[in-house]
Amino acid sequence: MIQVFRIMANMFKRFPQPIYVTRPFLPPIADYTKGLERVWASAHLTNHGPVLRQFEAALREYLRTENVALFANGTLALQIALRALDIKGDVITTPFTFAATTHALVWNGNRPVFADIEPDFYTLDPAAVEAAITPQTEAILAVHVFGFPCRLDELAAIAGRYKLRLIYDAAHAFGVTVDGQAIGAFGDVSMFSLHATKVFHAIEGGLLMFHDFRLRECLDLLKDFGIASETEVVLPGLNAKMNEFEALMGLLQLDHVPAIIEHRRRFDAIYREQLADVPGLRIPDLPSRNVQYNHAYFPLEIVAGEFGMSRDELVERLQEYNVFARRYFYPLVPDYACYRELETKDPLVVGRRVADRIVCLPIYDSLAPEDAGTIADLIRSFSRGSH
Ligand code: T4K
Repeated sequence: MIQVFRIMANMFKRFPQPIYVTRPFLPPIADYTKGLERVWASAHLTNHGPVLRQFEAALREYLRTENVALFANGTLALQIALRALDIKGDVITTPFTFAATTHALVWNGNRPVFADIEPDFYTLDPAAVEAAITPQTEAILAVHVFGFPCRLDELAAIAGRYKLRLIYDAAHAFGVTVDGQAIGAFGDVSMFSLHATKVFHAIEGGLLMFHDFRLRECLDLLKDFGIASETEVVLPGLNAKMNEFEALMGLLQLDHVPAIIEHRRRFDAIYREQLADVPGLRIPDLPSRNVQYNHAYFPLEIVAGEFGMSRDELVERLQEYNVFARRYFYPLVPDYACYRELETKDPLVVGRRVADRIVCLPIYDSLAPEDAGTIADLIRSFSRGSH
């Protein structure tokens, strides 16, 4: 067997086209063109136009709630959520995320307080959250990283006990359900990113799903300059509106979401099966059976000593074959130059270990199954077991 893989390693050819970590789903172009004709006819390009209203209605039905609001992108949606909830103090959050989670806090004037993650699904560790609470803490901002649901019950219990707001960055989690409920139904507010790199996208976009219907008015004002009427501006709002071209892209994708997720599930299964016995790889389990997962990413950890090369070497070797796996999320946010000065009491032991080992393999609906298989074989051929 070892011999077979050594021979194979020499046989692999560089992919003729780059294989990126993701590619956006695109609906049939004829459908988009038809939609564009409608936009042309109305000449209503942005500012709560008819396509956006139709998209919002479709999302309300899909998510089974009246309480949804669309934005220009996920980052602005998150900033606006924090502002609408009037959160002014410290916010406990995860270090293992994309820059935008922390940036949204800082733009809102909140102090981010980093707490460690748990090792199985990389979401905030409830015990670390509880240990980080002080009288200044006002909220928890947790991330369903890679679409893996946070420890919902435990975080809700902590938020309830200490009277904290609970906000979820669900940027990666559109399409995920827990006990049949959309993941956005948990916490005070959840933010989904509808960026082109996401399972479901609107080119750029953000979506808030919220618990208290009274937030709507404030959210609508905050994304539209705080304009209440032609002559009244009631608060210093932003411009965070989604336009008609983006809404059209989102609208045309919604019906495709189950098929997109199903394709991704197949690639997840290929990687999982073909990499299962490779030494030095740690692949997170699939979430438990009450969770319908969206396969947003395929993360795995490289244990260098056992695998035979470091995560960074693996990323470089794959690039030689035109495969662009990504180190989501390395470095940890508190290690960014702009946040190094922030005081972090938690040593973030798990977060640092995971950030040093993590890599996300290409996964998207139009990936060819044989390419996923070849990527898995390539990784196996690099491992110590094959030399
Ligand atoms: N919270 C979390 C936890 C997030 O992950 C994000 C965004 C946010 C908040 C903020 O939401 P938004 O404001 O973005 O709605 C990408 C995305 O730009 C970013 O949205 C995403 N998270 C993050 C995890 O990934 P990069 O810097 O890795 O993107 P980029 O341009 O390198 O794209 C990755 C690959 O995707 C490319 O190698 C090729 C492919 N790609 C990308 C684009 C944009 C395409 O094939 N077509 C495309 O149009 O950040």
